[in-house]
Amino acid sequence: MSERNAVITGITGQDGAYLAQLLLEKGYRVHGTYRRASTDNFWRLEALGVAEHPRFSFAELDLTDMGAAIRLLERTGPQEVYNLAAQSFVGVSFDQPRTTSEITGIGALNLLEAVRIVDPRIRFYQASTSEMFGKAQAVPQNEQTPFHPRSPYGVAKLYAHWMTVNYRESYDIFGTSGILFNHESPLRGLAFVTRKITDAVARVQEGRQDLLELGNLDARRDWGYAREYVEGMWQMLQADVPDTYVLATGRTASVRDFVTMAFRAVDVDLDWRGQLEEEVGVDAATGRTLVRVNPQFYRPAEVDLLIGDASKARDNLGWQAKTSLEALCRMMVETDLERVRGGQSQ
Ligand code: NDP
Ligand code: GDR
Repeated sequence: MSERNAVITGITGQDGAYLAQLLLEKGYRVHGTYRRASTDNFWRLEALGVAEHPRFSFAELDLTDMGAAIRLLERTGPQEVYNLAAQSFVGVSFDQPRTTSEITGIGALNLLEAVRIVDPRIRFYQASTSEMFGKAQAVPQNEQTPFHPRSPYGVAKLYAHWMTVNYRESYDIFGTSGILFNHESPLRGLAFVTRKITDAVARVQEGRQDLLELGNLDARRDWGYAREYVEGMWQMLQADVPDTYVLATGRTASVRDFVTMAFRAVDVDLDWRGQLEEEVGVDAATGRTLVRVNPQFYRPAEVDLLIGDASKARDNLGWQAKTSLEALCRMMVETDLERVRGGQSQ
């Protein structure tokens, strides 16, 4: 069989790096797209040995530029396109709703149009999200659960999801939508809550930070390990027919639970005192305040409870989450400890 060729948009992000590594291991030629910036953001790709791999190349693409997307597919001739690029931070989407819509929503349409124009046989993966369930109408959430997004990000992703389904139905394009619940790793961006927490635990432990300020401690998420989720993306594009799949662990925990777990990983037991905006997390042994609520991190509308049912992916693809939240949290804390001790910034 000839060499398989894939395009991954959003290569500089967490999932882009892991997916590129996976596809290279499987023998693919990988074109990873990034947008021009004044400084390079390739640290994840360097950490995983992707950047220097002989079958990997960088391609410039801003997802808001449809013409550039068309030329990219003409030039690279992929069999598979994974659309991972997005303005992916929910909090920022409230401040930048239009930019978010253009990148996260219309950006996906640009790529679908490029597939339709250049080669409708290209298999297309859309990075959809549990944020589309938002104010969830059922527990747990699966492919049949109605959508009710609670942020401009969630709304933009829902548009991209329905466009993918529509291109599947209208033009027979192999458009698959993976509704992925939160997935984390040591490569997670520092703005997202799990990594913000594990980074802070490492800094507090090393005496580089006094305390950790967070927003809503009661939000509950279904957190899995990113490496396993990119495997699921690939499996979706190897299926006989395009479809929509949920990937999740089936377990939920609160932000407060995750903080407790992260401090536990460095042998600190937290006591929680006070309520709502007054709540603090205190070192049970010393009485020192290590965690404080800061309403600055609240969102105008919150997604309170996410827990996914991935049984369709298990039955049709053989996919299942394996890593426990405790193991994931410990892995992130340990990596952050090493990094903080080594003086690295990310
Ligand atoms: P990241 O935020 O780590 O990565 C997002 C990527 O999109 C970055 O490479 C970023 O580039 C790129 N990007 C942003 N704007 C543009 C643009 N205008 N043109 C081209 N590229 C752009 O996200 P993750 O890796 O965590 O997630 C991957 C995808 O999966 C995203 O679409 C996300 O919304 C979605 N998702 C993620 C989940 C998760 O828990 N991680 C769960 C469900 C869905 P730059 O480095 O230049 O900013
Ligand atoms: P989320 O992830 O919004 O679920 O989107 P994030 O880690 O940002 O928030 C999770 C929950 O934690 C609460 N929270 C805080 N969040 C952040 N970032 N910072 C804080 O200080 C803080 N305090 C409390 C939030 O309110 C929220 O309830 C992620 C992204 O990767 C999306 O792109 C993806 O689609 C979804 O996961 C699934």
